[in-house]
Amino acid sequence: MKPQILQLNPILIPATNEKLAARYEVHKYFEIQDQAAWLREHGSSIEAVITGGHTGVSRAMLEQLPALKVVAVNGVGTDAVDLAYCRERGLPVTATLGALTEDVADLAIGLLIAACRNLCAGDRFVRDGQWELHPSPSAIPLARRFSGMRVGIVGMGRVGRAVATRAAAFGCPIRYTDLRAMDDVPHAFVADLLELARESDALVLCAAADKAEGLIDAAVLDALGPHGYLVNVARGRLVNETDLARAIEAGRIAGAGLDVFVDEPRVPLALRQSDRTTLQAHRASATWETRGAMAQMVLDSVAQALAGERPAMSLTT
Ligand code: 8YV
Repeated sequence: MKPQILQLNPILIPATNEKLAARYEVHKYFEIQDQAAWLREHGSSIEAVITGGHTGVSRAMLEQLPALKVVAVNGVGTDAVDLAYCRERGLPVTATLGALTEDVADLAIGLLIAACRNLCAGDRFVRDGQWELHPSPSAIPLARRFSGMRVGIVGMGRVGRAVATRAAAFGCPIRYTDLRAMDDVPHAFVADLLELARESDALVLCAAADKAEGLIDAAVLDALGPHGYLVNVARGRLVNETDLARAIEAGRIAGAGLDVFVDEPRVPLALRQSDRTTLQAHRASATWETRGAMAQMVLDSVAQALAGERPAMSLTT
């Protein structure tokens, strides 16, 4: 009999789904009607969980999976998995380390340029026929230059560094904050987030969300100020979304480019209605190239764990 696998999120790479189906009995949790009953009945036979970074897996579910040999996260964020519990249990939790760095950084820069150059509002203006109705160049307010902007990076991990490389190519002076200064990073470290916000034209959030809930609040947004932009490609809950919505509505910051939100797929109305925001539906890693590489890492991690090996991408064992 094939090993039983529980898949919590769809994988969008057909070849991976074919390989999974050929090797394992794959149970698609997201298609199961009575999930609680299903878990009670089948939980004891599940040997691997595949999940998304944002979805993770609850401790309550893990406790119902006694035969589990691996949690393979199809993503880089593991904040939605109780790593301490998995460590105690000797359970490998794997992530797709390094696979999505470039795409997430690309989207961060894309969102920042889109926000400061009003790309989406401009697109709507042309698309809606407004240009013909208002042909004067004064119908559209002037935008803000991206090249040379002072960029503050919050979280100088793989993604933060890739954002820095890209921003540096646009002539942007870069500063960053993290839990500590890093010897191998050529940019100025600023320990205090408020100070970083005051010294930046744009703050780009690339930090893990584990211990940083609500890190970006009204005080940080006010320090960023009415000419400042916020970009978030990390996790929604790094930001106090109520504070952000108020700052956007009142023009206390110039704009925001957001790929992630506190309660996805729900996005506060104030953020959806504003011309100051450029929004994406958690798409930073959603290219064929990256999702293909991520899916391969997931396949490898599951295969290694079920073969009794320590998965190369394990963060907990
Ligand atoms: C992925 C993410 O889109 O890597 C992460 O932590 O949140 C995302 O980039 C998601 O995990 C896909 O399942």
